[in-house]
Amino acid sequence: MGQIVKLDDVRTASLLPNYVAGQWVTTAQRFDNIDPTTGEVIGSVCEAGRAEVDAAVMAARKALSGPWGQMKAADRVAMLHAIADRITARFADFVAAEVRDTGMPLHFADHVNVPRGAANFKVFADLFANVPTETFPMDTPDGGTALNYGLRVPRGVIAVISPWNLPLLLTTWKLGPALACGNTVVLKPSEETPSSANLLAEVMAEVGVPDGVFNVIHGHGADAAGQWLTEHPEVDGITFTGETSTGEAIMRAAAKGVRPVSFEMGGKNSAVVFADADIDAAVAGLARSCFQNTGQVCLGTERVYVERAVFGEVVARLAAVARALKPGRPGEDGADFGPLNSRTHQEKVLGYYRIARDEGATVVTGGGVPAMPDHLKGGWWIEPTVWTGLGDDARVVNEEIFGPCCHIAPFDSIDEVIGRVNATRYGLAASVWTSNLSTAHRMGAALEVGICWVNSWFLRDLRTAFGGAKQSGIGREGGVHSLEFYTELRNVCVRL
Ligand code: NAD
Ligand code: 6OD
Repeated sequence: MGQIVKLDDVRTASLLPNYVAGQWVTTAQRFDNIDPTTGEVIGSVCEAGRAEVDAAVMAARKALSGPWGQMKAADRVAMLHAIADRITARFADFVAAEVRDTGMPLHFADHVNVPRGAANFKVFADLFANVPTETFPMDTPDGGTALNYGLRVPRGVIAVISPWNLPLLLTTWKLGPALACGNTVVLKPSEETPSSANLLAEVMAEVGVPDGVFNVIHGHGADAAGQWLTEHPEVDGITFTGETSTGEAIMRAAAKGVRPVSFEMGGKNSAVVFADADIDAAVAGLARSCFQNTGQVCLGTERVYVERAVFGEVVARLAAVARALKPGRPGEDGADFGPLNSRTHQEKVLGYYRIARDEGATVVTGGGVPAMPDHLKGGWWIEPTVWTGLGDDARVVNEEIFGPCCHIAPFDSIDEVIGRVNATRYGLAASVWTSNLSTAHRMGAALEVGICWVNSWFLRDLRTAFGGAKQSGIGREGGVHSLEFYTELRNVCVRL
């Protein structure tokens, strides 16, 4: 195991330790934390080795039967509220950590990412405290009676593996229900965005979450902390958000010991604009779904289908919005969007920008790297981009890019567009823009996605099921659906 340190001793060195069994643990192996707006190193992260991963999992195992396991449900609810309140009290710290690691716009961190960090604890604490289980009185074959009732028990040690695009929102979306159900957790945040996980550990310690209930191990995925965590035999369930190909690797690891998984993965989401839509609202919605957070939202739109009568208008108006968006550092005057998260990701997105041109796309706007002032030239900037003119078999119309870009194609009938939207291996989200109620309901029923928004996008009610169809996910989280993964439902049959 690495060295146990005091947080104040490493904070000045911008060093992020692991958090294991309530203690801060440094390791000799380090990796850089990089500011995506400048490309500069802003800190160093202690990479967990097998020993730290093992210690974290075993601490989580031990904590299951300690004070956490014996805690009254009402006290656990109060503790989750205290976590949420503490996140709110340290709102500025969380915002600073998130914008530093991701470069996301300040208003996005302020209004979406960090508030959800608190809400994800509160909502699940309250929800699960009030969920009934099933009861079945029965007649027995010998003329007697019996009573069956369901008991929800924690699943055990949960491995949480999260991505870099909305670190706090996506991590707490799993931590909230996991802890509300009485599990213990080992979190491996993305190596690209490690900071808010350590702030969460601080918050847990501040509100008195027992040692070992929440652990953070830092590191990479394959052949590193992520893989060792998912392979660990003492992990009882794995909840993961990230790329579909990573999900395949984690599923292989989970097969050993037949551990359950809950996966939220990639997408190639469509928006459909009917000619009867409120075009102002549709263009504003498309601008958000295509470009918000520099296109790094799993629910974002990369395929747009527009009914032919309004095709030219929508293309021109969306391109005008894209052209007017101003890149800049979070909080910088007038900055609408930040950089991509890493050099690797910028190379990937620019690669797709080249592929689009090679495939014969018309580049209506964007397609490259914006001119940036000298102090930001080293960052991973990218232009919001709109293409037209490609067939549905083009690579940029089929493969997830995860950047601020979309291809817009015309369509002529509802049946045609349903077929085209569904012709993908993904099935995460869709948005439909129409003023016709029948069209709205027909699309909602026909599109093969986990969530279909009508005249909206990324409008979230945490009581609803969330997840992906096809290769975009396994299982549903959100509301009472989270109970399916985070608890075991035990039936107790009492002969009376
Ligand atoms: P990623 O799959 O590369 O990484 C996600 C996490 O998995 C990271 O913590 C990484 O270290 C870890 N990991 C990688 N290989 C691993 C392995 N072999 N074993 C265990 N852990 C491993 O994803 P990313 O690049 O961080 O995020 C972008 C992707 O996430 C996109 O595909 C996006 O669509 C998807 N995403 C989906 C949702 C959703 O709700 N469906 C939400 C956000 C992001
Ligand atoms: O809103 C949520 O609960 C959620 N999981 C959003 C995912 C966004 C992806 O980037």
